[in-house]
Amino acid sequence: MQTIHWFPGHMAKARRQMSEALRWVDAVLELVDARLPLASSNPMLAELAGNKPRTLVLTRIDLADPAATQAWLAWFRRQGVEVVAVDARSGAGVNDIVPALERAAAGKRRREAQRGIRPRPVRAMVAGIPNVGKSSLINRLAGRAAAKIGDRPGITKAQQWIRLGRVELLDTPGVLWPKLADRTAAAALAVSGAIKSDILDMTELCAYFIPFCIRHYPQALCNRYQLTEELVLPPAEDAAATWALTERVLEQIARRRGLLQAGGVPATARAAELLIREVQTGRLGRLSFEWPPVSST
Ligand SMILES: Nc1nc2c(ncn2[C@@H]2O[C@H](COP(=O)(O)OP(=O)(O)OP(=O)(O)O)[C@@H](O)[C@H]2O)c(=O)[nH]1
Ligand SMILES: [Mg+2]
Repeated sequence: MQTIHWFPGHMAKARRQMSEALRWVDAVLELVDARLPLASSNPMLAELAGNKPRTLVLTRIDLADPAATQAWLAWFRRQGVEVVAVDARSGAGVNDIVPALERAAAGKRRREAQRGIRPRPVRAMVAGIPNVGKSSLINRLAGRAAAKIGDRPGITKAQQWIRLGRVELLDTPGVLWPKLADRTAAAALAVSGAIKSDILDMTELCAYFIPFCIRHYPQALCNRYQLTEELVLPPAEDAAATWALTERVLEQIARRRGLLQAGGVPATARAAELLIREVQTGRLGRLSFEWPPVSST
């Protein structure tokens, strides 16, 4: 896959503002995508947050493979990470957030009480990569459209406090980090919707997604697009055969959906766009891109 340049100037600014605002918060709520919790976790955030208590939120559990989400929850908990799983659309899991934040801030509150400071709401920064669902989660918790949301990255442009009574949440613009060495992780991130689509080559993303899907969810493509060809994976190192398979699948999707150029030629680039969009909206079923590393202990 090509190198994706995804660190525009406003992200450097967002990082600076985040580092300043961290001084005012009791805890950090880090949102990651339940379908790829490691690849969507921002290493910059761990570095900036220092020793502030952090609560991890797996978002979009409605789109993720339920077995993978259960495995991730168990894996994070084994490492002592405070973790909650939510679907901000239906509200599932959202009620666990405030108690988790109160637990995170309990130690600090106790120390403050000993110094005679009156209890006050927990202040938390809601942080994470673009489009992961930060503003949607805040709106769910608030029970109103307190923050602007949208189905593409880069919607929240500036920090904004939303006061909910027991907690005060700081909505922040999504931030990606300057470099992602692992190309598979970069591709999964792009498929998940964290990167602006106008800088992505959708056909290249399909060259990642189609073999991934055939390997891990063998029925998903056939069921969605009624593909007639039996999909057989070439060896991973055979780039030419992988590319040929990608092209063939895209041609078939194009024919199924009537995406044709002059002369009836399948418009594979449009089929690639459609496929990625349908993956992002869950039309191929509930898929997860990462599973917890197998423990050696
Ligand atoms: N299926 C599903 N979609 C979700 C969920 N949470 C958010 N979304 C959708 O994801 C898209 C992005 O949501 P936002 O809340 O704007 O994301 P954000 O993290 O604030 O994005 P930026 O402000 O751009 O960084 C919207 O289309 C939401 O409807 C979820 O749990 N499940
Ligand atoms: Mg937002």
